This record gives sequence, C-alpha cells and structure tokens, in this order.
Amino acid sequence: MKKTLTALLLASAALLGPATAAERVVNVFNWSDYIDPKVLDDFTRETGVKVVYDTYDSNEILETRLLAGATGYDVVVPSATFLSREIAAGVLQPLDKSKLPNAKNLWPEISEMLQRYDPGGQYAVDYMWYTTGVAYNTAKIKERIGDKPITSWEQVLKPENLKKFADCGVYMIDSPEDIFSVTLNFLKLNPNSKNPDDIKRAEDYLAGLRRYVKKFHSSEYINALANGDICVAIGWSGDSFQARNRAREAGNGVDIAYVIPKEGALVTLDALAIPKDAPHPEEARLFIDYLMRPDVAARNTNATHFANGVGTSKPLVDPSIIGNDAIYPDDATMKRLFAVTAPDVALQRTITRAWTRVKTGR
Ligand code: N2P
Repeated sequence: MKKTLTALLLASAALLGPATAAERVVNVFNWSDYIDPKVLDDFTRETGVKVVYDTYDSNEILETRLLAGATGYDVVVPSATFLSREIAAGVLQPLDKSKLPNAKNLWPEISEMLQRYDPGGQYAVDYMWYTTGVAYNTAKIKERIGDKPITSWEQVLKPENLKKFADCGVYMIDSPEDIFSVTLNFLKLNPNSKNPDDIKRAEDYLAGLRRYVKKFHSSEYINALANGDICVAIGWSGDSFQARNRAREAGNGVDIAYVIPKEGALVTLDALAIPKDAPHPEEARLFIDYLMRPDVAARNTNATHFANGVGTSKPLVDPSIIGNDAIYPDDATMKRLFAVTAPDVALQRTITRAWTRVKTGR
C-alpha cells in the first residue's frame, strides 16, 4: 500500500514538474493605455500562453533598450519612423507571414502606409494609427476665450494665445517628432524637413511657448485632462478620447474635446514587431496573430479609441468610434494629414538636443 502511494506521489510530481517548466510565455512591451486588458486574459485562456506585459510611453525608451539588445521582450510596438531605423539597425527579425494567418485581415491602405517604413512589409504589421492634435476642456476654454471652439493651431501655438490657458494647465507630449513636425507645419515650413536650420527655427519658436507649458509628458495627460487638472494638451487622438470617457465615467462634469486643427496634423502608425533576439518568437507570432483577429482588434479599438490596422474589424467597432472623423478620418480630413520619415542619425542627434533645450529652457 505504502509503495503504491509513493509511486502515485512520484508519478503526479513528474506530471506537475515538467508542466510548470514548459509553461509558455510571451513578453510584451507596449505603449501604456493601448489595449483592452481583458484581451490578454482571453489570449492566455485560448492559447495557454501566459502574457508578461510591460508598458512605456516613448519611442526613445523603447529604442534605447532595443539598441542595447537582450531586452527579453518578444513583442514590441515602435512607431513608424522608429520602426524604419530599428529595421536598419538590425534589431528586429523578419515576420514570417505564413505563420500569421490573420494577416489576411489587414487593411490594405494602412498596410501600404506602413510599408513606406518597412518596404515589402517584411518586419511589421500595423497595430494602431492615429493623429497628434489638440485635446481641451471645453468649459475652461470657453471661460477664457469665449464661445470659440478650438479649430486652429493658432489658438494654441501662438504665444499670446497659449498664455490664456497657462493658468488652467497646458501639457504637451514628450515626443520631439510630434511637436517639431506640428510646429514646422504651423510655421508653414515642411513638417518633414530634414534641414537643421528649420529645426532651429522650430526650436526657437517653441522656446517662446515653454513658459506656458506645465509639463511635457506622454501619458499623464489622460488623467490630468479627465480630472480637470489641465485644460489643454497637445496629444494623441485615442488618449484624448480616453480622457473624455474617464471624465464621463467619473461623472465629474468635465467635458473633453479633441480636434484635428484645420491646418492639418501628423498621422502616425504604431507597428507590432519581434526583436531579433526575442526569447519566445513562436509565442510572439501567436500573440501578434491574435491581435489581428477582427473581433480582438475591434475590442482594442473600443477600449482605447485608437483606429486599428485590421480593416475587417470595422463592422465590429462601436459606431460612435467608426463615425468619429477624428479617430477614423474621412477623406477630407485625411487630405489635411501629413506624415514624416525618419531623420538620419546626425539630424536625430540635433533634434534630441534641440528638444532637451526646449523642455529645460537651457
Ligand atoms: C498610447 C499612445 C500610443 C500613441 N497611449 C503613440 N505611439
């Protein structure tokens, strides 16, 4: 009897042991506020692969880690220009599309846009795409400038105008690509200019706005807007609508609007990619493929208010989101958007330094 029990215990230990050791994992490094958290649980339930999820709010953070290597991450989500530089630097691995059956669901026009940064679509698929515009607290803006909704960059990028909002709080995303391109466009220079003199002009211009900016930060503005702590943010479309919804859910009377100003705005894409040295590339492909399922992509859009790259998800997206031109721009809005390409290493350094001076005033 005793012998049988021991044998039984040993047998069950043998069963449990290897099962734990073989637990499948995918390490995901994504932007903050960029997924429906329930999607992660469902992925694990359906595939048996555990998700270790970590977040960032800046391409610069992701790029520094990727270039250092051995990040331990299996899936990363760089924005388009950073993607192109990271492909050139050899820190990503090609995506084997034959192992991504849901790639058939991708939106052809959006994939085409992404291929300007990833020729032939070899390394990445689009996750989301979005604009950089102006989010604002409608009541606080009205108190200060009267019944004139924000429609133009002039209302926030002219120092004498931005000054009117300084007392109720202005944030800008801490993203030189976004703020420089928007400023260049406002100054009627090429938003994609690669001329260091243009960068200098934009830097000097931004230096005159800095005193009215409370903070440069790329994720805190969601709650700051929702709580009524700030009244203007230059930020991303989906985040701004998340702020609007958080305020609605809190029932705190704060009303947030987001606008793509009439002079146009930056349109960017964020792509799913696998680092060259990813420890679990097979699980990474499973995860990326799952995100390209139309129902899953729609859930992520419904939760984040960012437009996704899966065309076949559109019928499943909340009609108020699909019908919102500031999230899914119509043709007329689309014509006002501009995209940018990656600067070379030397210009990138110039931009980084200029941005530091803008933020610190030194
Ligand atoms: C998510 C922001 C994603 C847009 N909060 C910037 N890549």
